[in-house]
Amino acid sequence: MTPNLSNNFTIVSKAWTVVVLLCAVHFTITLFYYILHPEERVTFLPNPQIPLSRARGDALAVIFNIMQATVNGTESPEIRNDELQTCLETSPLLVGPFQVQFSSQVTLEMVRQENPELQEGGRWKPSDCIGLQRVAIIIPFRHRDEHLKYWLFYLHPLLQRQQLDYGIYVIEQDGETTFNRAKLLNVGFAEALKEYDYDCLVFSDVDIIPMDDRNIYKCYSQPRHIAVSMDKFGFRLPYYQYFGGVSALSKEQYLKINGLPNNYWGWGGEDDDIFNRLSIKGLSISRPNGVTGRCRMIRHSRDAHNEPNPKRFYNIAHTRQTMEIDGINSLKYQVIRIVKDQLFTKIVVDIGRQ
Ligand SMILES: [Mn+2]
Repeated sequence: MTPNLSNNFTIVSKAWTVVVLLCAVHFTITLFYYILHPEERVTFLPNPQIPLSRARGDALAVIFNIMQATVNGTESPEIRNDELQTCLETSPLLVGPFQVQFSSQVTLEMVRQENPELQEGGRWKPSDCIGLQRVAIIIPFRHRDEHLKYWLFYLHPLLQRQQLDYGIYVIEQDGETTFNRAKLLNVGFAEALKEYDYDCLVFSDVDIIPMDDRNIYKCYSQPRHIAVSMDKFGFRLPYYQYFGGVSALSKEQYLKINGLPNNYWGWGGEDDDIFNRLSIKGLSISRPNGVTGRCRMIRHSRDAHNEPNPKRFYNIAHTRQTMEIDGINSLKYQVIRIVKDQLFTKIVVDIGRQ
């Protein structure tokens, strides 16, 4: 029994050695081939705009990255700047639907720590590819710090997963005169474009959070309505012409309609005026489907100095007569101060009064 066992062991051991040697030879030949034939190397690799270690997250990918960097003569496995390509049409980082809730405690400091890549002023762009669009997100604001925290908490990571080259602009109405949402949005347009060559403007209320990151905060060939399926409306459009909450216009679309109205003081109507402007200029509205377009609105009571605007019905009925003389071409305001936070650019502005 003993000699047989020992014989068997020797045979297994020898076979094992042969297998290991074959593996080593195969690996060495592959490695030499890899180094000597750079022109064919690319065929082994997935899309170069995503670093392999990020895309695959496994040890083999990391080794490949280091090998590639060694061969290229660079120290870092990251792709160099001059090799950047436009990001994929559909970001590989999207997760689809996610939970949104407003019961847990969120602080600005927490959000800052969770978004260390942000540049001053709430600016960010992908490091491994060129963002599909340069998007300025404009938030009309007054006394809503509690809502802004949640907005930043959910939106910064979402916008990064969407691989957008973006900046956040919080436009705060100074003083306690009647609120004017659309005029603040016009100010956001003017101020954001002074800073950077944005090609898309997303106008967002501070209390609306999307529940699915496939609802992309970018511009389309037609004006885009983003907040199409809100919990407060039972996850459906309240009416077909509704363009409120969150919407996106390219710079060209915005200028084609002379921007937004400046004469809607108080709550309501300005979004319908914007819809009228778009349809007068022959533009239509693009929307995500009702599932992708789900959004949650933070429940709140009506703000002081934002009573329903009694003139809104009259104004909406006269968009055609007013839009050429009231808009970005008639905008007047005074910047009081600009605050650069890691999470946003806040612009406090005097927009006058009714
Ligand atoms: Mn609201």
